[in-house]
Amino acid sequence: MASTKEKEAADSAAQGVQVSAEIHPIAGEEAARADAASSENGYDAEHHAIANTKPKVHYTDLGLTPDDLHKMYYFMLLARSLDERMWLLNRQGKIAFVISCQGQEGAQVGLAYALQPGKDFACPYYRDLGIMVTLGQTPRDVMLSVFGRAENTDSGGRQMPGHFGIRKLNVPTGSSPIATQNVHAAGIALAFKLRGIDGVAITSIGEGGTSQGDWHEAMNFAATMDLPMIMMVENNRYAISEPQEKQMKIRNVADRAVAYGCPGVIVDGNDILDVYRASIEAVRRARAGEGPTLIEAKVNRFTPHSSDDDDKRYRDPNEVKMARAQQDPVTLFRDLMMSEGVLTEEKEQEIRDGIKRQVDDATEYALTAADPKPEDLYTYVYADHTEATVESQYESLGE
Ligand SMILES: Cc1ncc(C[n+]2csc(CCOP(=O)(O)OP(=O)(O)O)c2C)c(N)n1
Ligand SMILES: [Mg+2]
Repeated sequence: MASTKEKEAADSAAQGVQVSAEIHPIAGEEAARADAASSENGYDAEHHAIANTKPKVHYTDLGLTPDDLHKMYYFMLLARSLDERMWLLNRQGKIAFVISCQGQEGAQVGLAYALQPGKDFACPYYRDLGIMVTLGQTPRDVMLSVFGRAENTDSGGRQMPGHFGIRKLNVPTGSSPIATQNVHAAGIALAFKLRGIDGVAITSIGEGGTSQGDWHEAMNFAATMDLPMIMMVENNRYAISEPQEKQMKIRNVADRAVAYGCPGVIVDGNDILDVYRASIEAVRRARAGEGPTLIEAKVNRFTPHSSDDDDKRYRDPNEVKMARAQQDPVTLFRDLMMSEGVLTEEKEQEIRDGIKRQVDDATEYALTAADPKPEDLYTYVYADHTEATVESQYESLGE
């Protein structure tokens, strides 16, 4: 017969399971359907299986208008077009480095579109060009950043591309060590709570990055303190060359939410409306003081990790070809709008022409923009220029 203590422990464990099942919407039936789907269709289908079992949502049920859909499409296409242009510039030897958003725009724009610009904060990761253009980064500024020009608002040409940070858009400068942005977001969310501001701090990361301690700290802290934070994991199945199965023993990063005691939601990152649906609910929870939400968006990476990587060495090119053909979030959204009668060929052409003009203008502008001056090397690097920093600045310039 179990002692009272053992009984208490068993009860509390059972309660824990119950709580987990309640807060964790993917448990049970959906997972079983996903397993069945994945065994029929192979590995790639497995990645998207759970997200794909969900019923599709109609845009009007999300409070969206046709005008909203055009804007969302515009942001996705703008991010894609800027990204494609960057690859051309890189291959022409004009810019040093590209790290792409391609394939992940649905997740990024779907989340950012749920925010209130000027009030909410974002701590994105390097692929999140879709988040940045939705929040208001201009095409010119994006190009100034990849050319490393002085006028660029990210850092005046000091940061690597993809290290976003624009003060007026409430995007603090990010650091290269993965997952540092997540703890920044938890800190911002704590400030919101302490100051009684109903702002939301969003942050994002790849699935590989969730192995970092900082990610867990941010999740645990935000959940324990009921902070208004949204953690989006853009799961593209690779951390550079490392496939997900070598990175973790679980298939769904969202499962980890159980350990923190907050909802873990899986969304189809190829379906911007599914992402938006989860995002507005996460924003509602955050503003209502109900704490953070972990959103895992199942996505594909359409490019190598970066312009310095040859993905043929670890990835079957067919996988990318298939994903581009069947799971492109931009194309899927276009087709959906066409079938809903929300987009016409003429309207699409108008959007595409406008974007082409903007990307051309941004490229031309950045091509001839000024580089930072060598004597400005340390400007903005230290909050205050001490004598020592000024001295070392000139020493490093050989003067
Ligand atoms: C702490 C830390 N470790 C390693 C790196 C090097 N690094 C940069 S990106 C990356 C892969 C990250 O993969 P994932 O989180 O899945 O994001 P993805 O690039 O797939 O979107 C690694 C290992 C780093 N920047 N910081
Ligand atoms: Mg990844």
